[in-house]
Amino acid sequence: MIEKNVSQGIISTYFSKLEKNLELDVAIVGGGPSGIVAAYYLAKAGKKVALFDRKISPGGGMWGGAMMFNQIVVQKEALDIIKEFDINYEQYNDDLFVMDSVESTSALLYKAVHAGATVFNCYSVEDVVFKDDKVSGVVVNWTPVLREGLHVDPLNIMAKCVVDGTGHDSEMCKTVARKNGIRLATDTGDVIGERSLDVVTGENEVVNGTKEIYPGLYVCGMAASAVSGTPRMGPIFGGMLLSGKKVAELILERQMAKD
Ligand code: 48F
Repeated sequence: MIEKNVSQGIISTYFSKLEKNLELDVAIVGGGPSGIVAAYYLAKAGKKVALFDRKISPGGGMWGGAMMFNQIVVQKEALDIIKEFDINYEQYNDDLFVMDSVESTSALLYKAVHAGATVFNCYSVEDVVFKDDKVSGVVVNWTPVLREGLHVDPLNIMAKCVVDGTGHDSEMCKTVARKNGIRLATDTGDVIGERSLDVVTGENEVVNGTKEIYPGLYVCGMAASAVSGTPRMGPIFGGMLLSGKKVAELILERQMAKD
């Protein structure tokens, strides 16, 4: 009966997908532009990578452009990434290029999944697995469970490393510092909090701040700015794309050295 087969097809393939992703090379928390770009480059390099986003539509702050004017701006340093994702662009001046934010966000997501990354939407990462003084996985629950405040335990997913791509809130870094009495690799040992807007410094520093912030925990995108206390940059997205690519490269170097 087709009615039963439709349900069975969804359930059996979904749970097989979940089971295959219980032990990962990389768990990415947050599907904003930086996290998605990281997922793409890691998957393309053959890593087993899953990305978790609490919303039904990953993409973070990229869909809305600026003030819901659905265009985004990228500086020329990041144009190669735009080309890699086959996104159409218009040259605005010598340094800046403009794209449709909906095309851009959907292209990032499509290419990441097509390259082999698995996206779990409606998953909130509420904690990490912290073993032998190292971040070793993520603790996930359904977003609706958390929103309703239901007393339901989460599931654990192991990973060789975890990427905090949660944006302005830098939730994973905050959680790891608060719960485990450790110092992050920042000036204060804690999440410093982002500074007010400065495009040039913000764009440079988001890439500089992309790093392993604690053993097993990497940070990219706005979360990297927030953790290290550097300025926000507003609706220019080159830094986010470059940060996602850089975190993937750092992880690949590290994992290749260990393998
Ligand atoms: O904030 P966000 O878009 O991340 P980003 O890659 O990009 C920032 C820009 O969009 C923009 C900017 C540009 O220049 O300043 O703000 O740093 O996306 C973060 C994603 O993380 C998800 C959230 O739903 C969003 O899609 N997220 C946040 N916390 C969690 C989470 C969590 N605990 N579990 C799962 N997903």
